[in-house]
Amino acid sequence: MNDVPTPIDPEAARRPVREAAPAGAPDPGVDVKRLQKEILAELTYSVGRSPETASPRDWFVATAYAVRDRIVDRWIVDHASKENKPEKRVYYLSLEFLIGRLLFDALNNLNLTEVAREALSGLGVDLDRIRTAEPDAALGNGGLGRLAACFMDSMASIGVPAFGYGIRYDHGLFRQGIRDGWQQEYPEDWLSFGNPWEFAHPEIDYPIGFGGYVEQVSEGGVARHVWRPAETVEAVAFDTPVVGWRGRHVNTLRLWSARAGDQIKLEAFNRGDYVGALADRVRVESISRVLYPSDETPAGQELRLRQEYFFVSGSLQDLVRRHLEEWGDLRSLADHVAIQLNDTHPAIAVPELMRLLMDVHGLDWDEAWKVTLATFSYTNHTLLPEALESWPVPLMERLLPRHMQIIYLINALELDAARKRHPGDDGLLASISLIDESNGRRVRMGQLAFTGSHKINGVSALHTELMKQTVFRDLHRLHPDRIVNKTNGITFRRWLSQANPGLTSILIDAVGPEVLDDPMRLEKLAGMATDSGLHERLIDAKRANKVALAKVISDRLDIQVDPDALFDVQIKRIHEYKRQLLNILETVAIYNAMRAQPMRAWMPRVKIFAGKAAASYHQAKLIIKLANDVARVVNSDPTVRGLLKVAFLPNYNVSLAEIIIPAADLSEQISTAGMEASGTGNMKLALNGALTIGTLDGANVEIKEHVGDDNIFIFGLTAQEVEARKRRGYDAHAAVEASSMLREVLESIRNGVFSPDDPNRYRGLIDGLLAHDTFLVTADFDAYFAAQRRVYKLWRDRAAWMKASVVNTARVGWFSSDRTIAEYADDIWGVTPASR
Ligand code: 26W
Repeated sequence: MNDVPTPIDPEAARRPVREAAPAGAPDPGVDVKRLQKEILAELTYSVGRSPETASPRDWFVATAYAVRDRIVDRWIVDHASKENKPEKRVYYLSLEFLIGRLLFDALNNLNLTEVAREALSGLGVDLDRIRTAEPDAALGNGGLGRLAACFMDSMASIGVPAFGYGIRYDHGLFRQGIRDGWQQEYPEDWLSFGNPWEFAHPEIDYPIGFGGYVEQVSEGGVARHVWRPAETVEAVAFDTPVVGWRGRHVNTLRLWSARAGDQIKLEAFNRGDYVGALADRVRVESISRVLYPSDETPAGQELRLRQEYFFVSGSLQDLVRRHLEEWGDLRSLADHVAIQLNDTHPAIAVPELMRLLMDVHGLDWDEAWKVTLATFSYTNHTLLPEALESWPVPLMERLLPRHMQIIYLINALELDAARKRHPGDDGLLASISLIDESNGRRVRMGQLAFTGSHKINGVSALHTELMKQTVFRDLHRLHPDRIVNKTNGITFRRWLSQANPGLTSILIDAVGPEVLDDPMRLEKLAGMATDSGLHERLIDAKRANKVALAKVISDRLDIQVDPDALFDVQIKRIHEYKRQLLNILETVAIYNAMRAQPMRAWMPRVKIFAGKAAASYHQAKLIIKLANDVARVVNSDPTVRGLLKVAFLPNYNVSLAEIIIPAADLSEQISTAGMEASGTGNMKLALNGALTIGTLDGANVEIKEHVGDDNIFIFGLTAQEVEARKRRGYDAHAAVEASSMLREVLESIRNGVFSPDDPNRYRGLIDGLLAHDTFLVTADFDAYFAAQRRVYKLWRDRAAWMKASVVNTARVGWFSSDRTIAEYADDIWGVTPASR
């Protein structure tokens, strides 16, 4: 080894110097003693604590620094020189990255978990204890944000050179408390004790403009537009290295933080108006203060639009600068850069890139448009009409006047081209237009993202098909080569190896350690699906995970559950289309049945719920309250004899998911068909051996194709049937008439059996369901109830259940996000992964 890397932050200069390991090579000399020494040095010189006084958090920080140093060595080698530049880079633009804790990610990918465990244990410190001292980074709402985090892991693992770009929110998704059964939102403060994984780069900053006006200037007879913003904010970079599997590649997650520029009235400050001057600063810097906590309903406020433009502009300025440094000419941008838009949240990137190319770098429109179209691609994550983003034209004109001009011009050109191909088809023109004229004039971000992208993808086969038939029907007619499917995936490193080490070691014994590199090797397990020795080991591992979850339920809720009962799990955002209500109705049905025949041999089971509701989503919050009300009544009713328990675990996040998923027996994926774009929890649960009870929605359809009809419990209306029912006008009364069980369930809830303190609490909920059952809960109830009976029948035959469980684990290798990313690389980005 020769050169010691240049320290990239001043702190590093004081650290013990080690030799750099080249990317891909095993870290030399990572032995227990050495890591121990490094952790102690970090504790002393970076944290400033002695081992005697160090808290678990101090130990976590010291360990994180020691591990980070090893990543940084590789990071620097990976990014060492301009000569070493990759042919093409991917830029993943996402307003959300739901990353969770990072210590085990780093340890696991560097193969250091056991070394660290031993090193710490020699110092009298328990690795599992300090693991929980790390805050759970929740810079995302749900599926979309978690997908971005899995993709970052996979890109670094299979060797796709990439940057993730997003916002470094001071406050991530709110912390959920449950008081008296109701959701309470509390601020989240993940940065309050610092963040050992990130590097602040105050010197990497870009001006981001807002408001003002556009000037036309003439340069050598050529007209050029100059935007003169009324105010500017600085986007400052914070980098987190993302290390892939076996430490082969290290990518960067670059998050932007807002900093007031020098326009803050220093003058006022000098005059003594301190408060006035600071108020401006606070206002400007509020851009990166907090994640919008809405899921599926657009927030619609100006600050959200500011966030979108802020991070898009910082990211594009950054990548344009890098491209010019490396390749010199922006006309070749698309040869070396692929930009993925994660939903429409970064769609303003389309006119922003046009502006940078034309106004700042002097390309003409046609050149700029060619580059733009070849560079962007866009992922759609939802078809729910209320979730499709659009912004009022007057707001856009005020905040982003130059972008609005460009949007109008893109629109005019697209509409012209369409008119030529389909003369007289006004419906088509109205549907593809970037401007929605139907309720106030609004810019449709979906149409904008589609129009500016060469590829548009859905996230499951069914979802992609529905995209072609619904939201993008007409755009698809005009551009039939653009829409492609990329079924979601999950990183097995977090959701199998880290979350479920017990299962992982059984799998390694059964099919070989190569499975860690190639999840398709899980297939081999299918041949052992009836092996009783294997069953026994799996049952033991699952039981240990269930005991651990039972402890969490006991500690947090003071509810005692039987680890031998069936753990029936529904964990995801609370939303009417996800139909937690359907699950609660079934719970009540069982409860009613138990009370009617208390002495029957009821099969023990535990219904486990977790998830957050958007703070303003009253119906979702009422459903949380109902789950808790049902839990209180059922759990304390002696006639139930503890055979049915209900637990709503508060504050669902990545870390809680890592505890619940390995302990699940049954996975609830029961959305109204056609409404869940994909789902990814469904994949995590199946991988961990849970059987799915679900509708033919999202990726459930493909999970069914992989695991086989006998190993999944499918029920309910199909997407087509849902469509047909809705068209006809669905009437819940008929379904309720036909099902005495459903009637009884609804009546008991409506009459206050679960809300004796406020008997009318659920009247509105139940009457609403009967009047307009938008999500067809009543239509699917009987089928769902019947499917649950099939579940119990199989559960009673333990060998048959285990066989199905093994087949689930065996057949879901395809849902690895490594596969998903390889498909994006091949089909959308034109990048060849280095390690695949
Ligand atoms: C503008 C407000 C807003 C915010 C977030 C609207 C919509 C969203 C997302 C589209 C919500 C989301 O997370 N969608 C989920 O994306 C996952 C990853 O593709 C899918 O697995 C889920 O089915 C989908 O609901």
